[in-house]
Amino acid sequence: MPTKAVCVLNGEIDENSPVEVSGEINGLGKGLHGFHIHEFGDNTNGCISAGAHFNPHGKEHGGPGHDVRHVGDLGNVEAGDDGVAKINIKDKTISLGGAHNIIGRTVVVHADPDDLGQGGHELSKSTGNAGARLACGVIGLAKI
Ligand SMILES: [Cu+2]
Ligand SMILES: [Zn+2]
Repeated sequence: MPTKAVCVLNGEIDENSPVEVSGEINGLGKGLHGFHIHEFGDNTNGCISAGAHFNPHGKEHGGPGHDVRHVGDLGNVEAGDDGVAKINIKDKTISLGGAHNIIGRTVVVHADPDDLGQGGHELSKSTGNAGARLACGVIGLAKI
């Protein structure tokens, strides 16, 4: 079965206004799945080419609302019994301009829950131990 990912990002080019990330992802297992912006807009070798979490300040991994987080840390999306995760995130850290600009980077949904840096696993402080990269897509500019 093909995987389809659609992502719509709405926001103003203003570092102080939140960016709205909305849409839905189909075909997921029920439950939480890590959801991040990764550094590179490169899918040459699949989602792995997107690199690590977008982290321009060299911080440890965290979650939305945390002081210590990667800019790209958007936490989790949750799929229901039907495998559909509805996404409606407003985040003040990511931006569509300036140092936190996510345009040209990649959004990734993972196989496992993101522990938001709190899980005590050796990967908690770098990836949230969110497991494999299930699907990804490069974030581009859209006509307004
Ligand atoms: Cu990720
Ligand atoms: Zn992270």
